[in-house]
Order: sequence, then structure tokens, then C-alpha cells
Amino acid sequence: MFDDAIAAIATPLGEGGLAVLRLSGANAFAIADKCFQPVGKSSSKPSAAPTHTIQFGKIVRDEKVIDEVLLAVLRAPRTFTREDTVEISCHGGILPAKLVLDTLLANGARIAEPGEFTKRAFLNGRIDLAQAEAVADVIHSRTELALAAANEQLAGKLSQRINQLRDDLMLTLAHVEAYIDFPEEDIAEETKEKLLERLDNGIAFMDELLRTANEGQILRRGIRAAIVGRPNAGKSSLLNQLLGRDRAIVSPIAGTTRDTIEETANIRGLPVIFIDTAGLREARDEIEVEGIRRSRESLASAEFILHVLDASEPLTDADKNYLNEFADKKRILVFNKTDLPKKLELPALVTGHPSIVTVSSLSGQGIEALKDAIKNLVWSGAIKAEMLQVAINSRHQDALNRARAAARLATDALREDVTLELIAFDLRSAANAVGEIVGKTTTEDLLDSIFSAFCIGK
Ligand SMILES: Nc1nc2c(ncn2[C@@H]2O[C@H](COP(=O)(O)OP(=O)(O)OP(=O)(O)O)[C@@H](O)[C@H]2O)c(=O)[nH]1
Ligand SMILES: [Mg+2]
Repeated sequence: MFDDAIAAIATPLGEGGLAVLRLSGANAFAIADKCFQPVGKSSSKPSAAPTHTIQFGKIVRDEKVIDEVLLAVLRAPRTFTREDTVEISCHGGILPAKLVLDTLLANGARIAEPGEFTKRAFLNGRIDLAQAEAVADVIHSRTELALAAANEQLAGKLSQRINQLRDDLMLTLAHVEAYIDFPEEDIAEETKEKLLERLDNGIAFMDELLRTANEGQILRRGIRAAIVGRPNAGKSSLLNQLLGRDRAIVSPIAGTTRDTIEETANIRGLPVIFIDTAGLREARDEIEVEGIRRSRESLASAEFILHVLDASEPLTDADKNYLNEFADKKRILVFNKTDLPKKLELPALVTGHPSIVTVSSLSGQGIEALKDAIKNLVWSGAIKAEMLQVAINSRHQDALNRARAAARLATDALREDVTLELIAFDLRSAANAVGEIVGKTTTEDLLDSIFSAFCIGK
């Protein structure tokens, strides 16, 4: 247990029914004793209260009552941080919460850094690093699918597999090292085959994990989709349909949307960040020039595009140019306004076999099919359902790539009977890289970069 107690407001700043503060550390109860006055026969000072109970009373500073609160007493080790912890529910509102926090600080607590409670949970051995990251994923998840995956990781599904992988590598390493100690003996052919098989299995499993990186990134960060096309094609109408509300202004005037609009929607469980853009054409004025520049910027940064075409009009030269221009983008061609008679014919020159979906952004017809097409486009479908529980993040991906490279070197070396010391070295590098994922091998910098991205009070 750390002997300095950390404190923070754990709820968002703003006005609400309640605000919750957290205090954790070896002297948490001593600090709480100094500011908390129990009210009523059944309440007591935090240090005298049984664990996992709630005390009613007042927070007092310099004999002045700051607020009436409920105070939870949670004794180590059965707490989130594994330290003595106090949680105070005070009146919601910026001022009561801030004054209670000031009182805790005045009595010896220190303000917590972002993610410091979770960092302590990790350093005190309650959760490993992959689970700590999952705490942030749970907080930031924007769809139920993303939340489910984050909860699985928090429960240790990824960690179990990573630990198994690391144990296998360590076992192989132990075998190789045993032979180093007896230089007069060669590795028996049979043993060598066994070691190689175990290593190959390990590499195959790393590949399986690495294939989940794309899905992991989509679930955590969402995926960016630009809605592009000529003015009046119905881009903003389409955005509104996908969001299920009237977010963007729609009008028959060409050039209605001038600035880009970004909104996240839940598409079949995937958080998709749609960017509605200004229609592409020769700009008529300065504002439109800037609008179109931003459209092009969104186009470049998007992971895929919805190219909206007005199906009630014949294809124009401009349409043709855009169809060519976006040929190397991941894209869906959206034939809009299909409630009107169809005049649009696609030229044969459209390359890359983009999927075509016909919709009416006026009536909403075809929008569900478009959502399916989006999911099919971005979700590889190549990973097994149970692997979604362990969809890795980019830090895991980086570590696994290094582990995989080292493990490959080790197998090659073993096959070619290179000196055992070198094989052992590669195996150790692989095991260490895998260990980084769960935090068995870490550096202060790594911990800082992970926990500084957390909210205050978590
Ligand atoms: N009949 C019909 N009209 C539509 C459909 N979708 C959009 N419209 C109409 O087309 C006009 C232009 O729609 P917007 O959504 O503003 O088009 P936009 O592509 O965002 O246009 P800019 O922002 O000017 O580039 C509006 O009058 C819409 O009501 C559709 O599916 N069917
Ligand atoms: Mg628009």
C-alpha cells in the first residue's frame, strides 16, 4: 500500500444530484476522520467503522460545515486499489464537490493524477496492465459491442491467453537453457521437433491475436467515414438518416453544407464517425473554397467513404471524375433518391467493384441495407466470434509484432542448429515482449503513457 493518500472527484464536473469523491492510501481513514463528523447513533468515524459500510455525517473544515454526505468505508484489500479507500457522496454541483476535495487536501491527501487509482490497482497487483487498459475502454465505449469486448478484457480473457503464450515461451526457453548447461549433449532430434512444434503453435496463436487488431481499433476508436459527392446529391439527408435525427441542414439549394459535420452513430454495434462534407464542385466563393478544402481533407483522413450519387439524374462528367478519383479508396456507392424515376447508369469504367446500395434518404428506404454494407466493408469477418473478447489494441499489436519476429528468429535458429545462446536470447526477447502486454515487463514511461490518458478520479 502506498502511504500517501490520493484524492479526486470521480464524477464529471457539473451540476447533478450527487458528486462522488475518492480517497485511497494507507492514511485514508486518518484523513477522513479529521474531516468527517458522524451524525446519528448508527454512524461512526471512518477508522472505527466496519468495512464496506456507509456512514452518514458532515464534512467539516475549520468548524464550518461544508456539506452533508454519505461516506463509504472500504478496507484493504477488498477495494479497487487494494488500499484503504473512502468514497464520499456529496451534493452534486461544482462547488460542494470542490470544497470537499479541498478539505481532504488540507488534511493531508494529495490530488490524484489521471488514472492514478487504476495505476495503484495495477501496482498493488489487483489487475494486470491489459485489464487496467480495459477500465478505460469500458468508460470510453460507445456501443454495446465495444462495451462487451472491454468487459471481457477487464475480466481477464486477453490476459489468460497472453499468460498462456508467455508460459509456453518460458518453458521452451527453460528447455534450451538446460542444454546450454550441458554443452557436451546435443538436443535430441525428437526433443527438437517438440520444441519447434510448441514454437510454431505459439506463432500461430500470435497471428490469430494480431488478426483482431483491426476490430480492436474499430471498437475502441471508431472508424471514420466521409460522406462525399456533388452538391445536392443528398449527403446531409443521408447523414440524418444514419443518425436517426435531423442533425444537418438539408435544402434544395446546391451548396447548403459549407463546413464539415462530424457525428458518431452506432452501426450494427460499431462506432462509426460520419463526416458530412460540402458538395464537391467549382467553388463559387471564398467560404465554399474553404468548405471544399475541408471536404478533401476529410476524404483523405477517412478510412472509407460513402460516395453519394443522385440516381434521379443522369451521370455528369463531374460524377465520372469523382468515381475515378476515389477509385483507390475503400468505398460504397450510394445511389440516392431512388423514390424518383431512375436516370443514373454507371459507366463500365468503375473499378474495384465497389458495393452499390440504393437508398432514399427522404423515406429511409434502403438505410438498413446500407448499414449492413458498412459492417461488411469494415468488419473483416475473418476472426472467430470468441476472438472478439480479446480484440487487441495498438500497444498489444506492437508488442506482439516484436514477439512474433523474435519467435521466428528462434525457430529458424533452432532448425539450423545455431548456437543455443542465440536461440535463448530470441526466446527471452519474445517472452519479454509478450509480457509487456500484461505488464510483467514494463517501464515507467510505458505506465505514464497508458495512465495519463485516463480520466481524473479513475
Ligand atoms: N426525392 C428525394 N429527395 C431527396 C432525397 N435525398 C435528398 N433529397 C433532397 O435533395 C435536396 C438536397 O439534399 P441535401 O441533403 O441537402 O444534399 P447535400 O448533398 O447535403 O447538398 P449540399 O450540402 O448542398 O452539397 C433536398 O431538397 C433534399 O430534400 C431522396 O432520397 N429523395
Ligand atoms: Mg449538405
